[in-house]
Amino acid sequence: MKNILVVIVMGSDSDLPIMKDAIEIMEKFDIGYDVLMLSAHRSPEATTLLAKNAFDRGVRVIIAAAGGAAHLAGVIAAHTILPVIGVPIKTSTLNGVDSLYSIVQMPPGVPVATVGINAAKNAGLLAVEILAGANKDLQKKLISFKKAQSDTVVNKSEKLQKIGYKEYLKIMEKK
Ligand code: RP5
Repeated sequence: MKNILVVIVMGSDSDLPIMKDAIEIMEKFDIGYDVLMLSAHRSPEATTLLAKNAFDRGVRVIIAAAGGAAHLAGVIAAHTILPVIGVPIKTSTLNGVDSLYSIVQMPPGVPVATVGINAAKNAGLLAVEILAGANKDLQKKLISFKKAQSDTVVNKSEKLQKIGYKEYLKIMEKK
């Protein structure tokens, strides 16, 4: 069994469709992870417990997603020395700007690395990059990942130049 290096927590099951992008990154890079629901407001004691025990369990990064008055990442960061990555979830009322401001505006001394609204994939990748500092295998995987990403852009650009923008748009519309 793989060691759990990353814990992905979210405030509600309604966050899961977004957070699956972070989970998929853990699977792509073959990193041991746990995924669970915790709420800073609805289950505050369990949230604190997770944060206090994570380091001793061998966890090295925590990803925390929440929407609205999104205090989950901040509360976790208050109780651990682990790096915490916050994912602001888009809300129907304020489009996730509420979540973003709640997560990003931490007081000096208690950082949360905040990614964009609904940017769960970037949260996953940032966790991989943090772990890669001490892991050669992950370094190699990240280099190939970034190379593949760059190749995709180059290939698309070559295609655009070859067939022209009208034909390119037609193909895009069919997708
Ligand atoms: C937050 O409130 C959760 O992270 C979620 O984004 C939002 C709404 O939660 P539900 O009412 O869908 O459970 O705590």
